[in-house]
Amino acid sequence: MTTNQVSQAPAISPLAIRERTGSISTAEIISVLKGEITGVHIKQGFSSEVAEEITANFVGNAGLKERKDGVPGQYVGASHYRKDAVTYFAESENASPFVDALFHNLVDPVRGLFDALKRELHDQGIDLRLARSEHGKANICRGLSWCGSGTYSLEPHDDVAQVLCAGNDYELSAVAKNTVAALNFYPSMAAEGGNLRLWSHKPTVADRKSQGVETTGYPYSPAYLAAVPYREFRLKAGDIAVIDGGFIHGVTGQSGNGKRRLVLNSFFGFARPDLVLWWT
Ligand SMILES: O=C(O)CCC(=O)C(=O)O
Ligand SMILES: [Fe+2]
Repeated sequence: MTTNQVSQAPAISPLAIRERTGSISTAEIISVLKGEITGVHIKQGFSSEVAEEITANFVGNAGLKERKDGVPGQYVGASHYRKDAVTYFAESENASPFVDALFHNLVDPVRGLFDALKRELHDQGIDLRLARSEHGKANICRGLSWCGSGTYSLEPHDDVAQVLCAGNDYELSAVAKNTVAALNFYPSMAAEGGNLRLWSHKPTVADRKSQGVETTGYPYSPAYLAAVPYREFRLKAGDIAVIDGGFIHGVTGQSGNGKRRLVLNSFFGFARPDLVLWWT
């Protein structure tokens, strides 16, 4: 092997993962935010009745759309991925009633977590709020049903490139130098697969350039990841995951009972030592 090849092998960063059954704690979320741990998987983190109702509200949602940005899936809500701030915040405002409709007359578990985290951070002198601009504000989450049909239903990627390259008109681009945390609620899962796979590698800008994914962080090739160890969250409906989105992650292929896999996803991170922003 030449020196050149050695220098391009992905650097291994150890994963620190907590997995348990119960309710998620704000302390664990803050540990991910601060980069102290890589991820938390909470089994049965919210009620199956609420999970079923959210799933029905997604399937029957008047704002349900097909993604047309090269990532196969259906969604309700807005994604900042590959969009300038004007477009993203306008789409967020337009989608807001449809995101509300996911929760209809339920007590919204995502809002519950946001409010609890906001109280906890407030006690530490830190503000938590939705990202915003003169064109509107972000939604609390987006609903996504991945439908890639190969080894992965969502290809391996990182969530930082899209933030790093968001542009100066986004207040959230300041978060890219800190941990970009991703929060996932899983209201519905297919019978088999659909696991969240997390690789022991946190790509740098140079790594992304070498892989041709500098601005998107998506998708990393099987060859690049071949020698990188990984862990998998074996997800069930009602589970919650919080991960450091800087580590490469993806969703394994799924099959089974015809049930669709649904995730409610949000991103958040420190824009300043006294400000955490939240967006989708
Ligand atoms: O669906 C999942 O489990 C992961 C979602 C994800 O990684 C993303 O939306 O960036
Ligand atoms: Fe992601």
